[in-house]
Amino acid sequence: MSSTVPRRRALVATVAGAALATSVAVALPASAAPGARGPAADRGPTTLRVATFNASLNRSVEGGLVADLSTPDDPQAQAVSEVIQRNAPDLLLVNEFDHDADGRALDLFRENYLEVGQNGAGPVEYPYAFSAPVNTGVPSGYDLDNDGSVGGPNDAYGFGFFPGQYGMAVFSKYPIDEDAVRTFQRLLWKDMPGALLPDDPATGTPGGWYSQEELEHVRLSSKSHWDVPVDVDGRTVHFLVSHPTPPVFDGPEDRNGRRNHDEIRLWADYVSPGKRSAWITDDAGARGGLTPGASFVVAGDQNSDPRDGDSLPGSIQQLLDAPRVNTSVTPSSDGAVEASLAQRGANLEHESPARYDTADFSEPPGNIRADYVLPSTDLRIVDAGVFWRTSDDPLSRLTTGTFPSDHRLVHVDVRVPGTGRR
Ligand SMILES: [Ca+2]
Ligand SMILES: [Ca+2]
Ligand SMILES: [Ca+2]
Repeated sequence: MSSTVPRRRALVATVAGAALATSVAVALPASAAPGARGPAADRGPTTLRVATFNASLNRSVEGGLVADLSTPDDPQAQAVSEVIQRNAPDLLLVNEFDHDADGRALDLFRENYLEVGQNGAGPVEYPYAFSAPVNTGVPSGYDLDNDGSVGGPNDAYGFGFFPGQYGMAVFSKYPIDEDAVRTFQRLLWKDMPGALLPDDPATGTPGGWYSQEELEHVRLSSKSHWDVPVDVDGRTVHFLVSHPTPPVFDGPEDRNGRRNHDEIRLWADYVSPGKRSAWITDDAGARGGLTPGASFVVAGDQNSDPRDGDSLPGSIQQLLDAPRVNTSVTPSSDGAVEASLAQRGANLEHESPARYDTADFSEPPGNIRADYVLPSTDLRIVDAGVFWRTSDDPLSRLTTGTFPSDHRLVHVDVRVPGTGRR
């Protein structure tokens, strides 16, 4: 078993304790889904399907998602659920899943949607789930967008209309080591060495967009960054999840582009041993990055295409070029190529291959690669894909336009060393 960060008491009030109590852990038959588990002793190394899906399960009011998930007939949640069922990941990050303090949305989504077969797709069971508070919609008390007044979504620690909006959720078929989870919600942006703090265009002051007082409060993560260790048949895999801000919706100071760059950098630093990660401090006060050699998968909507769109040049390359990140296979789809050719416009001028696109955006920027599943180099990639079907496929009803989401599910299947019997 690989080592993890030192054990500590659970820092998150809202881990899925209630969810574990109410969710029925029914064993799946080994043939139920790709990557379904059987007794490890009977198999070779475990193949783990890891997915990220920005499911757009955010709502306009606090409590809206819980209300919608309380019945089994919300059309969007049904379609999101079918997308997940058709792909049946073992380990899944859902971006844009409103967080509630009691974890009710986690339970309701499983009970009323994922565990109910949708349109002929088989149910999926996730005995383990994790969520925690995020920075979106949490009032900072400062005028962070410098519009002359305090309050509203742009002055929150992360853009949002109420705390928890656009949150995140992790679902797992494998046990989550909740005591070893590390969260980085409150990490300050100024504490990153060489942070790209925005300049003040009015005065030209480098890093002057935020006052010194504000910098004592401005957080790096627009939602949160979580290191969620998962026990995969005896081997710990760290699920490193986040959802960096879109680089747009700002001004010439480009505070969101710079923040997006540095949010991506946080995980790039985290998986780099030594000085590069020494500055990182989690919400419990523990310092440092991932234990050298530990297995990990970075996942999430990074809001950054390698070549196209509005992120700062080189932003996603910080992860793609990191020595321990495995980019031997790039997830792709034919559906994205078809969409790009049909929608034309900026898509035809993009530099990144359309087959790598994961998001169906209107212009600007057009369709881009925004969503990533990036394993460590010790996890051999055996399959990968973007769930974006061509129009001749009946399942294209789940991947056309922006319903149920403007993003597509991305999966990567990896072989987990040190599991099974040779
Ligand atoms: Ca303001
Ligand atoms: Ca910008
Ligand atoms: Ca594109």
